Amino acid sequence: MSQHYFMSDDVVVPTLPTTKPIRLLSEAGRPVTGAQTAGFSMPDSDTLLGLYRAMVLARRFDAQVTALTRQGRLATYPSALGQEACEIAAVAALSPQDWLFPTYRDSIALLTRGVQPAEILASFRGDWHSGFDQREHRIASQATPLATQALHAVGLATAAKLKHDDVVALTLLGDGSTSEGDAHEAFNFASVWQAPTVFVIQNNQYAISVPFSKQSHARTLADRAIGYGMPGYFVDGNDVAAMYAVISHAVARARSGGGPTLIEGLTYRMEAHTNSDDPTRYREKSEVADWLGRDPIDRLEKYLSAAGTLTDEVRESIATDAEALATATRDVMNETPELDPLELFDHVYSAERPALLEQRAFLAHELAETESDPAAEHTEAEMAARA
Ligand SMILES: Cc1ncc(C[n+]2csc(CCOP(=O)(O)OP(=O)(O)O)c2C)c(N)n1
Ligand SMILES: [Mg+2]
Repeated sequence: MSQHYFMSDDVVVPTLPTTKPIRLLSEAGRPVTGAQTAGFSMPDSDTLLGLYRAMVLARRFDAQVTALTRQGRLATYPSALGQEACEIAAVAALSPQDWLFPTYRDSIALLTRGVQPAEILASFRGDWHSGFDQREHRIASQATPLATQALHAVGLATAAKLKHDDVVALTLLGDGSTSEGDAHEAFNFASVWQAPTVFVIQNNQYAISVPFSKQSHARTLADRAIGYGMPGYFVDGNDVAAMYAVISHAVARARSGGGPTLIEGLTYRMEAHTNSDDPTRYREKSEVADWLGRDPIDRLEKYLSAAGTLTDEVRESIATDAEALATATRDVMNETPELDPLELFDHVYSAERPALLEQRAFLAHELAETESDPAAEHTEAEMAARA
């Protein structure tokens, strides 16, 4: 009989993820023991303090950028308020040579990996699509087309494997994006090719206004891993200790040739989807209040304070650094950017294309007209009439 179907007895079938999310820190900030840790151990206190600092800085940056967006300094900003544990743990678990494949939601992950605020925010204010050097930081551009970044991560990881490079690719995905065909293709081929990839799904329970219950009837998204033949972990996404421990394990596994892992962090999007969204139209205040009580930073702060690691002095020094970051972000975003709208057409294709040349000439003409006669600037009504 031909062996088209892979049915060897030697295959180790991954076990189903735990029913309860893996947790190392309780909501009250106490260490968890027993089954819910799934055998993972608490990171050491230096690591936890580093995670705390990064989360505090990230939150301050996020709040500042949301405020700047309300003042019209940025066109749009998808906040990650409340999701700091997933974002910061993912970055902290990587080595410098690894690659990160983020989405529009993950600006604080870029910040934590060392990208400057002005570089992160360039695309959100309508400048270059990616304002930072991707190779220098080993971060791909923040993908807006859902789940495309997961395919890119698998591609890079596969290339690294073929070249025997010591590189792991970690990609961040939203819960909603797992309904895309691209997510399936990425999960499947990462496993078929045993590519050193780590998939971190931030299940913040909404895809804009669509709640998770309308997106999937599965017990957890991590359960899907089994069907692809890779391990899956269902983790408390507001517990940075657990997220860090599980992601680090997956990164080490990928690095040693063990193949991909799928991790679901259960968290909550505290802010609107973006500044153009009104979440009060589709979710109850009580639900938001409930998640406020599970805050990832408060939880770690309680634990570190009780352990004596986080003294008042250290807390104040971190708060001062966070304020300095917010001030620097404000200052740089209050400078008027020198933008050339015609750059929009540069570097789209290696060779010039007639359609793009035509559009470029059209825009150049309009800009020249506006410059010589500011009154020629089209009003919204004129534009609408032309459309
Ligand atoms: C392929 C594609 N389809 C639709 C959209 C429009 N869209 C932008 S964000 C979003 C919701 C995504 O939700 P989720 O994956 O849970 O990520 P979150 O925004 O919650 O971080 C949708 C449908 C898109 N960007 N790309
Ligand atoms: Mg979501």
